[in-house]
Amino acid sequence: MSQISHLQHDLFVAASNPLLDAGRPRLRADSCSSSTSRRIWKTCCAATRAFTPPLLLLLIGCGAAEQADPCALPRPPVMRFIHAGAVLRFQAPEGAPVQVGTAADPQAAEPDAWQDASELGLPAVAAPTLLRVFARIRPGSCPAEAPFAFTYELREAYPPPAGQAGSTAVAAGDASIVGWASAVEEVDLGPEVDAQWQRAEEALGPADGSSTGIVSLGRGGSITLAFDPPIADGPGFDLAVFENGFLDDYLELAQVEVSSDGTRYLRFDHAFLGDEPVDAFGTLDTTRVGSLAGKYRQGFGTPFDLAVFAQAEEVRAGRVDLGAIRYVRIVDVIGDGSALDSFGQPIFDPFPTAGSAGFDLDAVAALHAAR
Ligand SMILES: [Ca+2]
Ligand SMILES: [Ca+2]
Repeated sequence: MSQISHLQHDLFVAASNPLLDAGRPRLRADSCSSSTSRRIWKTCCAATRAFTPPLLLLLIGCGAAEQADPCALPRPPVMRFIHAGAVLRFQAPEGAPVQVGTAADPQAAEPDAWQDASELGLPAVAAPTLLRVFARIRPGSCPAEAPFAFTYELREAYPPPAGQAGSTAVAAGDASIVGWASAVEEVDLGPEVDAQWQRAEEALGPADGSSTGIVSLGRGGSITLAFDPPIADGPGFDLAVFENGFLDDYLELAQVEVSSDGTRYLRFDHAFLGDEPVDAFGTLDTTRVGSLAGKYRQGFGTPFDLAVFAQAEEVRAGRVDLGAIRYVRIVDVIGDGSALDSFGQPIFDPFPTAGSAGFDLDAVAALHAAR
């Protein structure tokens, strides 16, 4: 287990107390009707398609969801850390009767109680607090199977800048790093990138930790890197993405996707809590940014844990192998608020920028590799 993982583990243990007085999880009894859920999902898909190669999206979540298995597991955004007060909306086939529940015990096999609901409002917390969340289709409607279950760490805010207590930043020289991207699989740069910043090979090998050893993705651009050996889901974080920002609060953000076959990709759920546009030289508070690459300054990677996908439909169906992630795709977030996070909220980062627009990718590290 890496030092980072140890730190996270310690935080988990320290936080493993019953829910604090600040509030109990709020179950919202079917306040989100199935038709509303479908509309939100379609809006999400439409928004996502606008910023990702359309063919890719047809091959992953959106296309699959529209012909969903009527007994598919209800699944909300899944993130290791989640902001207190977030509302989890459970994606389920239209009309499927969803039940949700919670337990304070991070190892619980069952919730304290099941309740008909399609949303779950997370409570406010005064300190990091573990909460295990469950969801299922109401018994009798579908064949019995294990429910959705994931232990979230509720936090008032997302992890702070590199070097501060509670930060998840992975230093480029961290002993937990076992490898780096070894090949460029695909490049689709967006506009506003000068020729000198278009060298995709700058994203290969160890992080330079500099402002110049990078490839700029351009507005909405993307790059897909290959790993040999593949990345595997191990204890704690499994990969880390390095950007080139030289300040803790000048941040350019990107979404991260993974694939084992190069065809079907899963995107890490993420949250952005800012609510105002950021101009080209504007700043961001990284404690308002959850599970988007680019949280940390140059020389420090933003880590991601493949375990969040353990109950994703593509994994359960065997189409994505978390033990052999050969491809990682980084997708620039256009910072004007047109891209939405996993909760349907707009994402803002410096906009409009030019010359080296978009996410400036230094490197991607593997923290666990397949053997
Ligand atoms: Ca992991
Ligand atoms: Ca580099």
